[in-house]
Amino acid sequence: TGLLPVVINTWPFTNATAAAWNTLVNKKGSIYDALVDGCSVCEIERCDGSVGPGGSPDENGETTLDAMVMNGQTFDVGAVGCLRRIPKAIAVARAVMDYTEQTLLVGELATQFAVEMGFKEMNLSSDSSITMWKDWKTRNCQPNYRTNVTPDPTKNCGPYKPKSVLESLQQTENRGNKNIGPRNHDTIGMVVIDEHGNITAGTTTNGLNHKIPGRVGDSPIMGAGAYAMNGVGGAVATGDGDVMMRFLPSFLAVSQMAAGVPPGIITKLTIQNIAKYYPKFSGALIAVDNKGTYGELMYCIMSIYRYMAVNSMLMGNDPTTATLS
Ligand code: SD4
Repeated sequence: TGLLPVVINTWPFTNATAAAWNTLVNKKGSIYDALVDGCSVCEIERCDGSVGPGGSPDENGETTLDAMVMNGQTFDVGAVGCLRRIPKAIAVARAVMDYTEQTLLVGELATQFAVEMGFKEMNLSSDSSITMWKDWKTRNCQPNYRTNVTPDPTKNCGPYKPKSVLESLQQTENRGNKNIGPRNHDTIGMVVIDEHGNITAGTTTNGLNHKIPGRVGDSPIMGAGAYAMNGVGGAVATGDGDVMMRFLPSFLAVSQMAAGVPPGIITKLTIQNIAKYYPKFSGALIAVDNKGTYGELMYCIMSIYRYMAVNSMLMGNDPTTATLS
């Protein structure tokens, strides 16, 4: 099936999808306006604690943000990595794309750029991120980079371990067939295609708990977190970014679509290929072609819920009513 326009994201963040849809369809905004409006909703809602401020403290307790936006026509990209003290990462990424000739700004100097563009600074910590960090510290975890020190496995702390399929299944069963609970999922990656087939893809996230300060994940890396090509399609990824970025899954997906491979097959093959090398990794990839045909694969039971929301939307329902059950 194919249907344009399309707004699709990596998780059942339906408020974000609805906001993007509203901008694109009702307000006749551009695909970039839609992407930024949609992803900004998740930054404001702090979707699952893993988007926007207030989540995923690093080893120093600081929350930093990664984001990117890509133009599928010109291949312009704007991205920020390890952005400090600025909550609107997706909007800053767009500013990099719109107002500079450059692609990726990182760390304190990305913050300086944002401030010069008029963005306001704030402390990105929250009660919950401080509690998470203190918990991690009081368990006496070792810094992730000291590979000569083995963390105590009884202490349930770093280095980061994505949930296994089994854990995800058990958690879902425990919740009883309800909406997905917090901290089970992550980055918002979104593809927006307008009725003329113009494509953008982007991401925003606070990354990984207890990361080494300075760590940048896959989300702001073009071809890893997201990729878009007019006339072909778009793709976005979520999951264990340190593994996923080694395979450029979004670029692969779009290249394969350009070669005529259907999105459903590409996502499966790409994820399976990563799993050949990293059998325990956790991640998801969504690919949508320029007709609105999509495919997805993830190593996580939550896909069922997202699939229902997306499917309902693609069948022509108002995304705000594409509920999860
Ligand atoms: C990262 N890919 O920073 C992000 C986090 C994520 O599912 O999407 N987790 O590695």
